[in-house]
Amino acid sequence: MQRLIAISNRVPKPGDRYTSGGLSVAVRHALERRGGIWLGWSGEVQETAESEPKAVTTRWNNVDYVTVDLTRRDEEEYYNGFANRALWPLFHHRPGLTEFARREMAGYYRVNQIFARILAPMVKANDIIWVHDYHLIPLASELRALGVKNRIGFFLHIPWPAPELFTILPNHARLAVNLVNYDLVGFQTKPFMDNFTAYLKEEMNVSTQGCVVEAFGRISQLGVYPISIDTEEFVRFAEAPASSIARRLEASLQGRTLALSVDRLDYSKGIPQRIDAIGRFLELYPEYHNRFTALQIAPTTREAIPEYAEINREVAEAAGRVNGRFGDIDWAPIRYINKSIGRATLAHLYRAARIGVVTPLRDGMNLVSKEYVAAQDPLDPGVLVLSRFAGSARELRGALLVNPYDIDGVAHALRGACEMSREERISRFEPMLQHLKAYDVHRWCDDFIHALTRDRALAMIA
Ligand code: GDG
Repeated sequence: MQRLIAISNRVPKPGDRYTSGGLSVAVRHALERRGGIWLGWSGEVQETAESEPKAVTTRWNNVDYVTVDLTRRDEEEYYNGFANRALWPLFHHRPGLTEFARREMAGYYRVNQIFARILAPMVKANDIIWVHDYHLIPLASELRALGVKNRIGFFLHIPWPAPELFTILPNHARLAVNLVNYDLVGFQTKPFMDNFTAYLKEEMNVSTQGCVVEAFGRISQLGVYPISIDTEEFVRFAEAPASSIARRLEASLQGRTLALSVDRLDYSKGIPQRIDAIGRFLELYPEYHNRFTALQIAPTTREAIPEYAEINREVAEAAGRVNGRFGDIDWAPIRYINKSIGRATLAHLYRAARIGVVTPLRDGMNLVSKEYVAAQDPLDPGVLVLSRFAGSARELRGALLVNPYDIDGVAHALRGACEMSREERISRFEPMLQHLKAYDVHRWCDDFIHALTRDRALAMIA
């Protein structure tokens, strides 16, 4: 089996099973199975810039974790700047939140060069290289410039934007060429891949042959690889005896219907709109007063970016408004917490919730929706209320699909979920669980890696 090298923005501490990012859960599975290297930013910031950043390697469970500290300037320009104030909002179709600065773009390319310079000497002839996400789009170009000839794949965890939005980026053409420097580019859904091919055609006059792009002196394969979860693990977690936190929650509900949402606190997740919809639900259906509790778990992220402090304030205000208007001395309809919860406990909370409310405005995939389904009791499953703009909406067809901008529509779906018969809940749940068992995170990794290695054979024949 060929060794795998994974590169992602952040590398969690070896052996640390806690994670609150969808990406790291999946990558660790692939690496531990094949052996290899996981390289990325340590998350640490050096106050003084050294001439060449140092890499630290720790071996754990068959994997070399290679981490690099960044400088304050790197963090500001590459991470907080170009990646999270330009690419993230734009790729989530929020041009109003997108800020572009040439200095930050230069920092983005500089950090990609740093990673490439550290990685290149570690690469052996037969290794396959798998780069993750929007922070690292230029990495293959930087590695190629250093003479790395290995197969290099890229997986985009977030959406690819519509062509007219992508062209808002002043360096859009350079990024597109960077992407074609990969042998394989994976997207979460077909519409995201179609956005990229439409851009190539409209802006660069490059046609794709099926999923093959031949341009800028290279041949690149495109594909759709919807990411998934470790379904068996989640089922196991959910079936284990309930943790004390889950028991405390259950006791505090006093028989009320629980609607649960779990999101990184991010403006793409549609949390204020969701809370407004809960308010509308309580306004339209007063019979649910004191019979319904919504729990929103939203650990804070990217706190250095002003839009993230803003979304926290917005969510707290929205929750306060609904609680002030509908709450009573012994009942607050919305519980909002910024604390992070352990994965096993999370599975119990999903199972305790009659409704999983997952309503992002735009989301590459959304693993929470899949985890919610996997954690349900097959004999008495809950109902998933899911945004049609989550990548997972294309797979989880048994969910009640909603438009998160349509507050009345979401309120209506919440009522439908509360009233749904057990028979209908089971008939919606069963095919979704079957699907998640067949297409779990292992299958996702295997499919991507298989395509990355298989296409080498095809390229050699051609
Ligand atoms: C990006 C894309 C894509 C959340 N809170 C806690 C916690 N979490 C875990 C969830 C889930 C993960 O974080 C979140 O993953 P999502 O997929 O929902 O969203 P993003 O973080 O935005 O991930 C997304 C994903 O990459 C993978 O490709 O699906 O579209 O935006 O696993 O359970 N975990 C724990 N405590 C928490 O409080 N333990």
